[in-house]
Amino acid sequence: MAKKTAQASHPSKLATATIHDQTLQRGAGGELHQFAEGDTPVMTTAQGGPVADDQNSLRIGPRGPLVVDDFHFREKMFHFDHERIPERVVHARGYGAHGYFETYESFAKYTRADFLQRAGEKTPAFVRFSTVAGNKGSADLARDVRGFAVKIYTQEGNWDVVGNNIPVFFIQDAIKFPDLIHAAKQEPDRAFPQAQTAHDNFWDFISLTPESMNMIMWIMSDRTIPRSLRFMEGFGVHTFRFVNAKDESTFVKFHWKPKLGLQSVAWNEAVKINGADPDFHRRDLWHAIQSGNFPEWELQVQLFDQAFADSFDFDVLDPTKIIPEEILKPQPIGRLVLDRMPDNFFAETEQVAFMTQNVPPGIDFSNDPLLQGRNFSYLDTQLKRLGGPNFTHLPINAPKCPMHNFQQDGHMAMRNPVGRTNYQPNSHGEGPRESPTRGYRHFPAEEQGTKARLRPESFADHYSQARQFYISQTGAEQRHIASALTFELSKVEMPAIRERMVSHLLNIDETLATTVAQKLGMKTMPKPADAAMPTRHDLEPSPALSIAGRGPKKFEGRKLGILVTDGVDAKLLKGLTDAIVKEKGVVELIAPKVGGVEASDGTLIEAHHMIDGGPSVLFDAVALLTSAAAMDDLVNEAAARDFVADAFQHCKFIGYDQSALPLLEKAGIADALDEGVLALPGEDGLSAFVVELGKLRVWGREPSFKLGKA
Ligand code: HDD
Repeated sequence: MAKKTAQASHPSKLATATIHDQTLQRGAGGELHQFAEGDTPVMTTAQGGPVADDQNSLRIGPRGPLVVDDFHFREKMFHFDHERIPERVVHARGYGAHGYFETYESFAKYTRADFLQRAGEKTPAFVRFSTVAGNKGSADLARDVRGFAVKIYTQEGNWDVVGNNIPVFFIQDAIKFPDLIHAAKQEPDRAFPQAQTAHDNFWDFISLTPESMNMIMWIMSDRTIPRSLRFMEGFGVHTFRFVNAKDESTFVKFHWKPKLGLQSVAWNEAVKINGADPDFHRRDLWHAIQSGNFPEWELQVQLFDQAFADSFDFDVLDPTKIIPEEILKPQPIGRLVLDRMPDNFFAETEQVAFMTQNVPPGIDFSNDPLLQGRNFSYLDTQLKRLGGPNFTHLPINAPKCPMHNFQQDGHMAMRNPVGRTNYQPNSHGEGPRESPTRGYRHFPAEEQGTKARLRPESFADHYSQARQFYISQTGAEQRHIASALTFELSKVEMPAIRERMVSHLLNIDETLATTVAQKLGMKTMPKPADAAMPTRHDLEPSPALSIAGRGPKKFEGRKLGILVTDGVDAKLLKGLTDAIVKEKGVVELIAPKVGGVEASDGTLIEAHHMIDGGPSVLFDAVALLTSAAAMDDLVNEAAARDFVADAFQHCKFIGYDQSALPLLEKAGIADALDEGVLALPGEDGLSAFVVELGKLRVWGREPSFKLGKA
């Protein structure tokens, strides 16, 4: 083997010696570095011993038995056998990214949290998005709540906002969480269905839990099938407290607002995406960040005092309720930018430990009973998952500020404390001391009452906000809710559960209840469920609750899939690509062969996908730039016909050049062309097409059943 000398990048630090066929170099600290070839380091065991052969285990003779002396084999297998750790009991499937939080202005008036004191200050952050019910290997487009957990590494310790993309929750008391999750996940005897709530146990539990009805409206809406993690809101859910330097408290609710607006997919599309690309959301985030299109959210806060809380229609401690944004406008306080993917998924995204109890001075809890229960559960769960009390030593979990205390020992202790003193007070004058002025001061709330297991009466209205959510949706969104409820309940085997659910829907909206009952084929309507409090019909619709009206009106951050064939008009393709890129969108080409096509001017253009591998569900809009010569083959390809038919069915904009008309015809939509199917380049040019794409979907194209008359 060739003998190479010093590693080029650090020649001054390394003195070279040679042993056998490897090069041995001493670093500045006297440590030995070994290089097999050039800059390639020598593989070692976990003990640091150099490995000579990693291809063959040690054996007696070429066809003989393996021997126990093979410490390299044994160590390698031992480590592999222990690679997995328990997956999270909920939110097992997730994807994370690094970034930073930037404070807009000093918020000292409300909070003494150090990272919110100075305009323009940037604080490192890590975010993990997740689905709730599915296991680690499940698909991204399951109809499910999305976790939106943010860790901000402040100079006064980590702040974790462990939120969801929905601002309310299923239950009011943490003691019900194990029941909720047992019911939602796969049924224990058969271990299915996975990653979906469309089964008896979930709807059985829900139909017996009226407090979940507001959440049910949210999860049956398009919020649970987001187009991208980048296009969804996040919420801290609970009421928290800001506490300022004078120890004055202001109640606060946290909202993350995506810069690129809100967007979801259609249900039929979600089902197909799960087959076409189960990693659709993680791939989307990966590509966005790797290509420099950093996703961004604004942190907005709803601030209020005790007087507001006392006068509000609902209890601000009840996590099944929101404060409508039209009643209490959220104020922006900073922005969160994700600009770096983890180096290693396991080390960072899998091992990150979020805990609601992680709050810096200036941010405190309210008495929301769900929040208080969570403050116990998260610390506890990390012990099981990460194996010991030293999970805070892992780089992803360690604070990025100085840290001193006398906690010691335990599994996997990574630090090497020095000195004799490991207690306080001590007379050696060593070690850290607590600081009443700089340390965390809990808000001195006055509490009194009788110790009892109870639920406040102020938590008893379970239907009014569910109704408010429903009436705030557009017609198409209401139809999606009705269809989602019908789909889910159609998977329920016990008719009594379906009836119980319809009896709850009657307390929310009669036409919704009737529609679902009819679509389920129920012969008679049940009575409305007994309600602790009658549903209020006087709550105004809240436009902020609808996604449809809150799109970005731009194609930025979205993806156009262009189906191309040999003979594609080179000028048209370049013009369209340039127009999309100018709008900060992404273009991918789909062709009969992934090797690409020969354009009209003879240039060879590589494709990103072959038609089978790039169905239109992967794109926000599509264009068909083909040639008459290629049409005979194309119209006979089922994947090409599906490409067009699905794009149409999923209400997407479709641009086409004249040569593609036979494909529209074969896909069965030539007679149904509407304002969303546009000839290219079009009278007003390609940029006009791109402006149209900013509308994202033509929801009016959906078969519109009338609610209540299905
Ligand atoms: Fe939870 C994980 C969000 C109620 C107990 N939860 C977890 C994650 C998110 C949420 C985003 C994943 C964190 C990550 O990416 O690692 N959970 C919520 C929200 C809730 C909520 C928004 C209601 C407002 N959770 C909740 C309750 C309990 C838990 C009431 C128990 C009393 N949650 C857990 C847990 C998990 C968890 C078992 C599993 C893995 C983990 O914590 O680290 O402790």
